[in-house]
Amino acid sequence: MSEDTFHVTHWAGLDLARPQVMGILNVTPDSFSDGGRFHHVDAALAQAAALRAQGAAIIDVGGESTRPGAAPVSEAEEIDRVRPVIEALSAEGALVSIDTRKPAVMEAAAAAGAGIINDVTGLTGDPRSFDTAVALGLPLCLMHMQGEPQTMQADPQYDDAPAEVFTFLAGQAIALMEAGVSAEKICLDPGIGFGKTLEHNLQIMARLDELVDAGWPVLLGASRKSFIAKITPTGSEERLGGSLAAVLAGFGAGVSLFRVHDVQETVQALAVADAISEIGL
Ligand code: 7PM
Repeated sequence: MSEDTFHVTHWAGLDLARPQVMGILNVTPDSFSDGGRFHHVDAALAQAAALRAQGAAIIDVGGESTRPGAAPVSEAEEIDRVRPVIEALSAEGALVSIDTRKPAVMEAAAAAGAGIINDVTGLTGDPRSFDTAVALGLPLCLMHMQGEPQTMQADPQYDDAPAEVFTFLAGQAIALMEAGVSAEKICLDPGIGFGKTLEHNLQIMARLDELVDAGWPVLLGASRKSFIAKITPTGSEERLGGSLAAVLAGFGAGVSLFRVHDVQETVQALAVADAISEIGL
């Protein structure tokens, strides 16, 4: 590897020599996969314990549904939903990421013990997000989204989706590094399903090696997303096979982190894929 390239080997204390799994914990009353069953704190904590027991290295706590067309959630309501869950999980020693695009939620989550900020707007969702994230000093996951959740799937447009998505992400990462954030704190995510057609999503997944080659850790979130149903029609609870196929494609391209609902199955698939890649030829 030449001197002007870098490759981050650890992020948020995790060893990226092995694939790492982020388990999804929605604390929204309207989330599409959990059907609101886990919006009470006790139920959320039980679900988080199961995800951790299955091998999730990170629990991603989200209090705002970013579903296309979803109703916006107030800052206070989002904080009320996530704070007790983050406090309890971090007291148990779990590594928690906060899935939010609101600076006040980032601050409240960090104070409650969150160890990672996961922002689906790549820190562009609010004028204060970038400076807030820099000041908090936590590891960051920056995701790409075109448009706004309410309307992003109406008519997504790119000349070259992978190039435009990867250029945006690298630009945000470089801006963070210029603001004093080390490369070791930055993870990049192409944002499958966020302002992208099926073709855009497939082009991005087919070219993930280019994003990996930029040097920052890459996270892929394809779990149960609707692109799977556009290829092979299925309800949102019946997309495990398609979700695992996306995970394995990402693993082959060098993706380090996988944000999923089905932690046990994903950990098993990645363990087998990793064992095959480790044995060599
Ligand atoms: C409804 C629709 C509820 C869509 C939830 C979603 C990602 C994320 C989400 C992702 C990162 C989901 C999404 N997706 N954060 N947050 N990457 N970093 O399908 O792909 O879980 S919310």
